[in-house]
Amino acid sequence: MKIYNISFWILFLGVIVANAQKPIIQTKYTADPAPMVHNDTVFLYTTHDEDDAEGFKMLDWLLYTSTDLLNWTDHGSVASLKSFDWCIRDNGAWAQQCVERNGKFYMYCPIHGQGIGVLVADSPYGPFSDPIKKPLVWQKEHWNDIDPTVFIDDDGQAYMYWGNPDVYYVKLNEDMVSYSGGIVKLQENPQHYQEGPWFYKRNGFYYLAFASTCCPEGIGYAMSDKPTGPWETKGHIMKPTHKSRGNHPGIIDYKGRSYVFGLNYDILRMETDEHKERRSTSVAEMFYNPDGTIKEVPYWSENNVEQLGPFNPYRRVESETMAWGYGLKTEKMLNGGIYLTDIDNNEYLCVRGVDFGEKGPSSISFSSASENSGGYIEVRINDPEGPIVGEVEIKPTGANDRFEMMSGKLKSIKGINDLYFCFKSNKEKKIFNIDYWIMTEL
Ligand code: FUB
Repeated sequence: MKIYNISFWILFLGVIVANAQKPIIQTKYTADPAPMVHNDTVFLYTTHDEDDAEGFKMLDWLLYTSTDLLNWTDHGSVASLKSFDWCIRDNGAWAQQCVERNGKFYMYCPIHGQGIGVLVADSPYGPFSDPIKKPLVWQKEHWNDIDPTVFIDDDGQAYMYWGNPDVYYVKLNEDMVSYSGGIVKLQENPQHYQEGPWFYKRNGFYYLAFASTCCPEGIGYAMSDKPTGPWETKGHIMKPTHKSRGNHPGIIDYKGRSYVFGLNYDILRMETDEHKERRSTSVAEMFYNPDGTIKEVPYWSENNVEQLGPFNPYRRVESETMAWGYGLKTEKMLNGGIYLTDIDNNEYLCVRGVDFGEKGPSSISFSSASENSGGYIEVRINDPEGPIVGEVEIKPTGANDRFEMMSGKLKSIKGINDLYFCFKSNKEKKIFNIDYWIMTEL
């Protein structure tokens, strides 16, 4: 056996830690990821665990987008319990899925205890409204009607599966907001099925992935040659592990690769070992065998998702676009835009894999708002402690919602680097807000 010296191991562990796949959203607790590929972009709809949740405290559904799977843009809340006039609950915005048909976007939303509603929009960003003004399904004799998943088959027939602990499906009509025939309950659940089904077809095989075993939950899957089963359980996409407790799959093919999204408590664990329903969404690359079965992926943090193309900084970039921004928060403006807020002294934001090009940048401007003087942003590369390539003073603008451009020069940086904005002030908390930034090329 080869004996490596201590510096080899330090380097090796450093590489593992640097590449460990962390939850992709840090500014909010997100769960039940439902990715949808549209126009070459991943639209990731999630549920939302409130920051002070102890058990499930879930009021709305959120949207994030990405084209490289490392940097995600926050679009805020796109629907909520209030989107349904008939909703009498003040909690229970559980796992939804959005699908496209003929240029319209249908979001299937369970309200725990009140069935499954459907919303429609002309754009994946919304606004979503309720076309039927009543639940699409609601079996009032039990609370099984959660976790809808919708797939439109090649022949145009759409199916909605859902349920915990039983599994049900209906055949949706072409309008996507009604169904024909009755609700069918599967005679036999896939083995270890708990909840959170994700129904799709790939290379002629039908797949039903699901949260498996309890608790902890892994991600199991079953296959069939028909959309209505029978379903044969094939195993785990991710084994249950005590590193997490819940799970919930969302699966896509994107830019020639396959991905499974799910959930964990990794951000909460950075703060406490106590159990609270404050979950975070993660993603792992997933691989199929030639017979259509799926290779098991390790736990989220043991994966390394590669960036799917470099990030272009020479355009308006919303400040809520990031690969990492632990401690930061995002809020909606009155005009519907999102800005970065709750920025404390020494917090930072990272955008991964930024392509500064052959010439490099000359300057950067931040649209920022501040009530105080003494704030500034250090622009660093490759590490929050990495080389400083510029500094921008954030001058007072008179109010935390009055945004003005603040600019500074940048030193030459070439090629692909991670970009860090390190936020500084003589004040400790809520030092300023940022709406967007623009870099200019030399
Ligand atoms: O997020 C609320 C519920 O927990 C979901 O609907 C289930 O799938 C589980 O993740």
